[in-house]
Amino acid sequence: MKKLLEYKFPQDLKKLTEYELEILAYEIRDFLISNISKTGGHLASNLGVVELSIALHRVFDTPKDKLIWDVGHQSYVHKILTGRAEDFCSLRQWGGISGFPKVKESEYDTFDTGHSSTSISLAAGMAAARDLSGEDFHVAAIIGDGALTGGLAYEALNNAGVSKANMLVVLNDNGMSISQNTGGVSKYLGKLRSSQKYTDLKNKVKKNVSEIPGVGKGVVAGLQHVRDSLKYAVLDGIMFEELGFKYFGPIDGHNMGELLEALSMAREVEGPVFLHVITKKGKGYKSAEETPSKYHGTGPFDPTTGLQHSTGSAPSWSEVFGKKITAMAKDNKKIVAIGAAMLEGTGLKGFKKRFPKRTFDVGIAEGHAVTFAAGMAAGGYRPVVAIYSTFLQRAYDQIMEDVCLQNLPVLFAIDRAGIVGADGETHHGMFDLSYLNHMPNMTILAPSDKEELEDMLEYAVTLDGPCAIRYPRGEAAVLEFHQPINGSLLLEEGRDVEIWAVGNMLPAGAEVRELLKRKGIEAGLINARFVKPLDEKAILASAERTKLVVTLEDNVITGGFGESLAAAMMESPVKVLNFGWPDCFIEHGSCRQLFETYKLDPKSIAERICEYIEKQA
Ligand SMILES: Cc1ncc(C[n+]2csc(CCOP(=O)(O)OP(=O)(O)O)c2C)c(N)n1
Repeated sequence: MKKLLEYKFPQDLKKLTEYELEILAYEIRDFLISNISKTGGHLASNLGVVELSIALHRVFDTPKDKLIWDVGHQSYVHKILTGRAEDFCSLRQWGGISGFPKVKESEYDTFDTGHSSTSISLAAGMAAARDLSGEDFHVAAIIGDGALTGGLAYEALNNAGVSKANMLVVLNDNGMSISQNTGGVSKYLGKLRSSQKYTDLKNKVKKNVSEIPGVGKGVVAGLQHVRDSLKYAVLDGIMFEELGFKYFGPIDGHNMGELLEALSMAREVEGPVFLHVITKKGKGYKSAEETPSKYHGTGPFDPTTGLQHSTGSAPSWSEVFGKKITAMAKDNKKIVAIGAAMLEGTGLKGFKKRFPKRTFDVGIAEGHAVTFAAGMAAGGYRPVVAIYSTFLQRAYDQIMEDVCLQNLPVLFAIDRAGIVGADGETHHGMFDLSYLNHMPNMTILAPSDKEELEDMLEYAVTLDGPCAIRYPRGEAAVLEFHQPINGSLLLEEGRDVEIWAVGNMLPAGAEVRELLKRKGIEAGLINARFVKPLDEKAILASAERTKLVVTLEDNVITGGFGESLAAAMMESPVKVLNFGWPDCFIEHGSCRQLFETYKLDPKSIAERICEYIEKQA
C-alpha cells in the first residue's frame, strides 16, 4: 500500500479495497494528530469523521457531486482526500490553507462555511438550482448533532422535506457540540442511539442489504422495506420522516463496510434522504476521546502525552468576564447567564457550576438566545447573553426588535470582538460596533483592560436598557489608569493630534503617541470607553484643543466608532483620520500579521499620521 502523501486523491480511493480503506483511515488519523499537534486546529471533530469522509468520497463522484460540510471545522479529512495533504503544515497560518472549506482553495470545496447550521439550506438551494437547469449530480450536506440544534437547520428540513428534490443529509451524531450537546432533539437522538431495538434493527438492515445483489431498484425496494420496519417497529414517530425525509440508520460511522453500503443505497433513493451516522468525537486518540471538548479546537500540543502547550498565565478576557459576573450574581439574584453552545469559550463554566439553575445553554441558537433573554428581562431578570461577536451577527433582528425596541435591560457580553487570527474570514468579530451602533436605546462599551471590563459590568447592570460590552480574544490587558465609567477618559492632551482609541486599541494608541513624540509631534490620547452614546462634549473639546483627531478601532471603519465621531465633528474645521479594518473580508493569519498587513500596527499608524501631517503642512 502507498503512503498517504503518495496517493492521487480522490481518484485513488476508487481503486482501494474496503480493507485498504480501513488502513487508510489509520494513516489519516496519524497524519491529523501529527500535523495538528504542530499547527493547532479542530482535532477531535476531524478524528470523528475519518471513515465518513473516506466513504463519502469513495461513493460520490466529487467535485461533480457536491459535499457541503456544516460549520466546516471537520473538513480536514476532506481536504486530505482532495489533494491538500501536503499543505497541512501551513494549516490556519498566514498564506496557508484555511481550517474551513474555501471555494478559492479547491474545486472540491463547494461553499465557504464557518457559521453553523447552514448546510441543509445550501444543499436544498443547490439541488433546486440543479433541477431548474436540468443538471445531474448529487448533493450531500454533512451536519453534526450540535449544528442540528440551530434553527436554520429546521427551516431547511421543513422546506427540503416537501420539495421532493434529490438530496442527502448525513447526520454526524457524536452526542457532542463543543461540549456535551443540549436540548430536546439531542435527547431524541440519544434515544435513537441507545435503543436496544435499534441494535436489532441494525442487524435487520444488514441482512436486507446483504440480500440485495447490487445497486439499483432492488436496493431501493429493500431499503423501503427496512425503512418501513424501522419506522413502525421501532420508533413511534420518526421526526425526520414526518418532515418528508426518508430516514435511514442509525449506522456505525466507524464501520467502513456499513458506511459504504448505506451511502451507496442512499445515493440511489429518490427524494430527500436523511442518513443517521453515529461517530465518536476524538476517535482513535485517547486524550481526545476522553476530553473531546478540550480537543475540539486546540493549540499545539505534545502528541505523545496529549499535553497542550501553555498559552500564557494571565487570565483571558473571557475568564475575567466569567469571574466578575459570577461574583456579581452572588449579590444580585436577578442576574442570569445565557449562552449558545459556548459556555466554556465565553467563560461561563464557573457561573454554571455556581448557579446551575440560573444558567441557560440554548444550543447553537443565537437568535433564540437573545429573544429568550428578552423574555427573561420582561419577566424581571437581568440576563447576560455571552456570545462571540461573529456569531451574534445571527441575532441582529432579535437584538433590534425584541431587546432594543422594548428597551429591555439585556446585557450582551460580546467576546472575540475584533480580529481573531487563525479562524479567518468567517470568525473575525469586526462588525459588531457597526451592527449595534444604529440600534436605538443600545449602550455600547469597550474596555481597554481587565479592571475596566469589571467596572463596565458593574455599570451595565445599573442601566435600564440594553447594553453591549465588547472585548477581544486572548489575554486581558492590565493597564494603569482607572476612573469611574461615566464617559470617555482623557489620558493626555495633544496640541498636534489627539488619538481616540476604542477598547483593545488603547495600548496601540499609547505606542503611536510615543512614536509621534519622537518625531516632534505632540499627540494626546483618549480612552473612548463609550462607543454609544458618543461622548460628544469631550469630542468637541478635543477638536478645540488639537489640529487633527485620529480614531483607532478593531472594527470595520464603515459604521464604526470613527465614522460616528467624524459625524459629530462635522461642524468643526479639524480633520478626522479613521483607522480600522477596510471594507473587505480579512483572511486568516496571526493577529500580529493581520494588523501589520493592513497597516494597523502602531508603527504603520504613526507613519500614516506623519504622512498626513506633512501633506497638510
Ligand atoms: C452560528 C455559530 N455558532 C457557534 C459556532 C461555534 N461552533 C463551532 S463548531 C460547534 C459545535 C458543532 O458541533 P457539531 O455540529 O456536533 O460538530 P462536532 O464538532 O461535534 O463534530 C460550535 C458551537 C459556529 N461555528 N457557528
